[in-house]
Amino acid sequence: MSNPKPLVTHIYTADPSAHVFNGRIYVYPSHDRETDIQFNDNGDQYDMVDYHVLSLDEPGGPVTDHGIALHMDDIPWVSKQLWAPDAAYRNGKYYLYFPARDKEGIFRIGVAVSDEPHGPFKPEPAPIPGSYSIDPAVLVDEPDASGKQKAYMYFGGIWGGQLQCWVEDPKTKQLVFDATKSGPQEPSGPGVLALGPRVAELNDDMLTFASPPREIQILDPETLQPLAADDHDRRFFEASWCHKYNGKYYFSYSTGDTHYIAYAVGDSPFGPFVYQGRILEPVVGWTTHHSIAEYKGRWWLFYHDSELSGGASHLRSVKMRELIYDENGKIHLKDPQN
Ligand code: FUB
Repeated sequence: MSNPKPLVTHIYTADPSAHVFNGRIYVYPSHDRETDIQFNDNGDQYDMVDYHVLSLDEPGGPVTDHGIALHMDDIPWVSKQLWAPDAAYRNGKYYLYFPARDKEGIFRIGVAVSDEPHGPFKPEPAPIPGSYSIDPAVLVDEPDASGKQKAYMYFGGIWGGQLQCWVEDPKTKQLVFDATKSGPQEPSGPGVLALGPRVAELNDDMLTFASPPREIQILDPETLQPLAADDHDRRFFEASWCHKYNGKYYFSYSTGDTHYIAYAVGDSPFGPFVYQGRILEPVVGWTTHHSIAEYKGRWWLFYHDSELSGGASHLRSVKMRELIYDENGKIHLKDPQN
């Protein structure tokens, strides 16, 4: 499987978040659609209006499209752009987390709930209080020694994802939205640190943050200093994912304009994470976005590219390929990428 086929070809799908629920693989992708919006670095061409859920029993086997699981028309606070979602299971319910622009054009993160992994999902009437930016990814951690289970949301994305717009008000110490920082811009210059992704513990209700989001540090493995803003080959851009392997937290992400999926490892869900290397080299299309899941003792990378659409960056297709870990816990693609 050195050049895998898209999971489905009857619709365009992107930003896959994969989970194993009830012994079956469920994939929660964005649903790309054709528009006449011109490509720009703010991501306006990613103008999605609904979500479908995909599921499969066997890698390479038939894939079920469960149809529309959530539509923008049913979410009262959203104005446009349903971007990369994720899902989680807890308390006997399934939660779909999704970013979208609110009526002021500011990206927030919403949640919708279902009794079934494939939906339909009923949205909460307002976004998660204190949420901002894009690309939520939720890790429901293993129970601790006392049996308590915690869940964490990772999120954020720069440029069109607006993470750089959130700055601390010096008086109140609260984050405020600075619209002058909107668009394809980010911190830069000698000594300037990269913006970090965010993490927030979720309350047991899975609908609210237990505490304000914190910035995550991704450290250089030699100096153990946070990565520099101008280090575009390694710095965080968007597409957070966090999974556990051998008791360690693996945080992976897209480097955006350099088009890599990179990863970093740490001992705590809050980081810091030490940069380890790349999982995926650039794919066809501008964006790259992924998730990692274990299924029947094998590990899988879910990702997208724009091969099927002939390279249209906003018309992507979800694929999967196997991952292996070496004896040092480093991640590799099982088959070479082409
Ligand atoms: O699909 C829209 C956006 O493109 C996602 O939120 C980003 O991660 C990038 O894949």
